[in-house]
Amino acid sequence: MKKLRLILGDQLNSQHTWFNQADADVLYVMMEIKQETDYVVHHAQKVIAIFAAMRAFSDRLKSDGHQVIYLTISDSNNGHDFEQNLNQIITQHQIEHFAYQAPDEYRVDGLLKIFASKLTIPHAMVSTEHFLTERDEASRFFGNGNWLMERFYRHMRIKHQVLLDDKKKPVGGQWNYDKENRQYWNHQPSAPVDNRPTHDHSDIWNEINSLNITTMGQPNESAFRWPINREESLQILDDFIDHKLVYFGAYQDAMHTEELRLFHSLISFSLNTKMLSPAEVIAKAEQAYIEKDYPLAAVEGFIRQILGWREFVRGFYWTNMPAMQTVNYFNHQQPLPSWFWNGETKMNCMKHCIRQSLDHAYAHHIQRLMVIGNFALLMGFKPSEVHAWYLGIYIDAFEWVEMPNTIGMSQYADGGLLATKPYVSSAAYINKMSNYCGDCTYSHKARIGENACPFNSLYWDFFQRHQTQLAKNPRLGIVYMQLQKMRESDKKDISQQAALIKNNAENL
Ligand code: FAD
Ligand code: DLZ
Ligand code: SF4
Repeated sequence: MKKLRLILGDQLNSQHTWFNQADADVLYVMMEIKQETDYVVHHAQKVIAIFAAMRAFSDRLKSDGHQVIYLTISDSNNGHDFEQNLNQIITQHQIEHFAYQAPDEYRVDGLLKIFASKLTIPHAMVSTEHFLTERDEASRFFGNGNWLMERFYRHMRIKHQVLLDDKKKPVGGQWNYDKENRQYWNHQPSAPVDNRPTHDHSDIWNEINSLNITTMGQPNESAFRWPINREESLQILDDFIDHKLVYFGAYQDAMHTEELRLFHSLISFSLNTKMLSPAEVIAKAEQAYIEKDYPLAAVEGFIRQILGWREFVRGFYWTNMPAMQTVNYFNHQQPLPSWFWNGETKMNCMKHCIRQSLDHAYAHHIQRLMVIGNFALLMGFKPSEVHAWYLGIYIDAFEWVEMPNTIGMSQYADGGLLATKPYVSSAAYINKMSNYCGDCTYSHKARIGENACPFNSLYWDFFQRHQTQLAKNPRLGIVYMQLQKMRESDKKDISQQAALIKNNAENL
């Protein structure tokens, strides 16, 4: 029986059982299509990386003896749509069975389900054999209760036997060492060397350009730094484990103008395209704890991101789609200012984080959450616009992981289904965790006046404006107590200052 198997651009899992042995009856298909390049404006490096990694994967399959149809973006036979291309191949090659791996994105899942239901040949959707949970596992775990990551994480630690002692208790006696992980970085320990491989992808970039595909950010096509195959992904992972993991915990929240990543791993693109599996990453980190005597806070903190957060947000996504696309708890409607696409703002923290994102398609978690996302929420930017920006700009942005992080964790647009309180702060937090404020046009200490840091008045104005929705949140008790003690005239000044800032968003 002649079989066709579709591989999507984020399904580059060479360890999948599909590839155990070559089969003359099986034809694989991979396609670079405008349907996928155009659903949002992606970062140039993201499109290049996906095409380069897809091409490398197809070459590898071919050299292992598999048969692959690969449609490039400039191929004259390319209909630029999954359905059109698949129908053409099924007819042309007299295909008798069609299979695809479960898509991670709701949109693609829906369109492939509809496509398959119209087929007259048998068809199947199989697992990607990547995640540690089923799509509905977290939802079954929580039932009607509140979604608390920490509860789910402990369950995952036990279920997957990670960092447990002989008595099945957490090693070191605690489940979570986050309190030890909040240090400022000031050149000590010295910044890690970027050992990622470099590629020249000018050919792919020229192809993308010749088809007028709209992108944002710097392509960096001739000195490209993202991994495009499993070997390079493993090399980056090993380099992180050997040289960076030891400091991951301590400097996880730190930000610095001279450093892109500090001690973060840069493995999210490899994980999300499935070139690496979460199980192997967790196993290697745990092994480093045992063999290298790394601090437990570092290893536990890193493992929690993958075993806990990553699987948790995936479960949240499948439970809350499609409703999550349109939630807007605070009814925020303000558009993003144009400087989100060029970084031209006087706010040093925003300038730095946005420029870094445009230059490298990367910002680490705290830059995404506590600088850019924090500002977006305080300003009242429209959640759907914030989501589209995040989905486009980051190398690792795929909707199943980006949307819960942006809409839920960062913008609180789901009213607190994912996060227990809004992640907002005044300049004090940014000044504590970075060197951004030192060189800023604005004063991080001032709340009112032309040179006052916008975060400061926006922060108090946010809590004043949303008192009805937030005042009862037990985690915000102290904030509302402080607000209650504030003089009415001060509150009025804050509202006026915040209104000025919001009306002047383009020129901040
Ligand atoms: P490290 O800090 O080294 O962490 C290791 C790994 O843990 C990451 O590679 C990632 O796989 C996982 N991880 C860490 N935090 C999270 C999290 N909150 N949710 C899920 N996995 C996590 N991550 C994405 O992979 N894709 C996204 O599109 C994405 N969008 C985000 C949007 C916002 C607003 C925020 C606040 C966070 C977002 N994150 C996203 C989570 C996190 O910022 C990135 O996973 C991380 O910065 C990737 O860099 P790294 O590989 O160096 O991660
Ligand atoms: C992000 C992306 C881009 C830019 N291009 C393609 C493509 O041409 N072909 C493809 O199969 N996948 C691409 N992707 C990744 C898909 O958007 C991803 O497979 C879906 O989001 C499903 O998770
Ligand atoms: Fe950002 Fe305010 Fe600090 Fe400037 S003073 S860097 S705007 S937090």
